[in-house]
This record gives sequence, C-alpha cells and structure tokens, in this order.
Amino acid sequence: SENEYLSLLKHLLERGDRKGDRTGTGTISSFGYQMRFDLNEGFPLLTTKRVSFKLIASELLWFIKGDTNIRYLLQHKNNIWNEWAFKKWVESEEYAGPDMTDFGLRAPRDEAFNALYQAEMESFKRRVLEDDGFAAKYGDLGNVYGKQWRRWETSRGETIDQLKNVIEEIKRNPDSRRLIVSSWSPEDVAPQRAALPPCHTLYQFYVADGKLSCQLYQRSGDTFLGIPFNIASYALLTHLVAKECGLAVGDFVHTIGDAHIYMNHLDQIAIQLEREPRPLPTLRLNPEARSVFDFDMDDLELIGYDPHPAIKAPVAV
Ligand code: THF
Repeated sequence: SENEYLSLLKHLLERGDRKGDRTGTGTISSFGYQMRFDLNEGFPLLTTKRVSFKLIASELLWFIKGDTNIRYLLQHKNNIWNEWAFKKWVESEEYAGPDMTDFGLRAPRDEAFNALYQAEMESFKRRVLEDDGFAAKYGDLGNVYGKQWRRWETSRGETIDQLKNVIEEIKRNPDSRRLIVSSWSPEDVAPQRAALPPCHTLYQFYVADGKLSCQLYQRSGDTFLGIPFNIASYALLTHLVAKECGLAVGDFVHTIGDAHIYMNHLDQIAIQLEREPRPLPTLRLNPEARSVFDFDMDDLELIGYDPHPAIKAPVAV
C-alpha cells in the first residue's frame, strides 16, 4: 500500500545520511531499500499528493515504442525529460544564447535568471516540435530506456529487442529465472553516450500461481519526485505485459540502491506526511488492445483517483 512509500520517506528523514551529489543540491540518503506493492490491492499511484497518470503513461508508451526523442513527449504535453535535452543543447557549440551554466541550480534561486531560462526553454521546445533537423540532433537523449529496451546495440553491430524477447519468453517458459531486461551498459556510461546513465538498471519478471510479478533494481532514486512516477510506471508495465501473456498481476517489488531526498524537497515532504492516504484507484485497459506494443493513451484509464492536491518541487538536473 501507499504506506510502503510513506515509510521510505520517514526512514530517510530519521536515518538518512547527509550526502553531496552530482547536481550540487545536497541530499539525505540511505543505501539499499525495498518496497512491495500487491497490484491486486489497487493501482499504486500516490493519493497523498496528486501525481499525473497521463505523464506516467505517456512516458512509458514512449519507452515501449523505443523512442528516445523528447519530441513525442512534448506532443503529449509531457515536460519531464526537457531539462536533460536542454542541457545538451546549451552546452553545445551551436548554442549562442545567454549563458545557461547550472540552470537547474540557478533558476529556482534567481528570478531574473529564471525569466531568461524560461524563455530559452520555451524556444528550445518550439524548435524541437517544429524543426526536424534540430529535433534529431538536440531532442534525442541517446541511449536511454527506449533504446536499451527495444534496440540494444551489441558490439557486433546487431540489435536486440529485449522487451519483445522477454515477453515471448514469459509465454513460452514462464518458470524461467532469466526474465530480465537490462538498461545498464558499461560501454554507455560515458557522458557523451547517454544524457543520463539509466537509474532503472534492470528489471525482472516472475510468474507463479498464474500471476506476473516484476522487480526493479533502481541504482538511484529521487524519492519525492521520481519514485512516485517509477512505482506507477512499472506497475503499468506489469499490467500491460500480464494482459498480453494471459496472466493476472502479482507484486511490484521496488529495490533501490541510493534512495535520497533532495534538501530542497523537505518542506514539501513535511506537508505530504501530514496527509491521510485514500483508497487506491484501479486501472482499466482497453480489452481490444492485445499486444503491449498496441497501446495508445486512449486505451489506458484510471478509475476512482481522488488524491490530495499536488505539491510542487524543483527537479535537480
Ligand atoms: N532526475 C532527478 N533529479 N529526479 C528524477 O525524478 C528523475 N527522473 C527522470 C530522470 N532524471 C531524474 C525524469 N523523471 C518529474 C517527474 C519525473 C521525472 C522528472 C521530473 C516532476 O517534476 N514531476 C512533477 C510534475 C511535473 C509536471 O507536472 O510537469 C511532480 O510533481 O510529480 C526519474 O525517473
């Protein structure tokens, strides 16, 4: 239930260690944490703050399509990956606008800079949407999830469709202990290969008693902003794969390496922890859509979602 997540927040507040990080924001962090969500209890989208199911669903469909270009997300009014593409653009030779160094740190602190940043970001988004050449070059995040799941490149120049293969294997050999999709490639950790080395390192499916479970190993988790998305995203993926394979759903098990709270999310978390969780919504999938690869936004519907209001927070880049 949602208490699994609320307990993680409390655990970090009580036991976390102060730790610096790549983004310069500062965190409280703990190593090695596991949560378990029985997907039969309802769809695990937080109710103690509103989390956008539409953003989660369009991001997951983007991964499933094998797309790595933020243009698709922008077409769905989804802005959650913009900062990473924008960073590549403003650090490129071609960029000639105002200096955007450390925009993620400066924008929340400096109003004049924030106005410049917002304007630059708007024109960047417009170009990605309207200019094919620009989008191909600067909208693409490189070897992020869509690529790794659907078009993994081997050193021999072949490509592997890990997601399709794992689904075929679940159907053929549900007892297999190798039902794994890996996004981590030692070759791709170099910054020029991927905008951000994958946080979702690896996931594994498991079938028992006619039910499909999924476990994610996440090397690093932004507990306030990212984790609520990640839980719902893998829960949705498990539902889609189970449906195609003719299975019921089991558990989503979420294992996190470095679980952290950014220091600029503490006030928001205090508000959230005062709220009472409400009943979970349920997911309805269009019964006509069979394959995982057939789904569109219209085929996914969440019923009975009645959360507390959203709580805004800046994302560390
Ligand atoms: N980097 C960091 N620092 N945190 C992350 O959560 C994160 N991600 C992805 C890649 N790098 C990351 C991007 N996923 C939001 C949610 C998920 C993200 C990025 C940002 C976010 O800001 N959510 C807001 C709503 C945003 C909106 O309405 O546009 C929220 O309140 O939930 C982890 O996968």
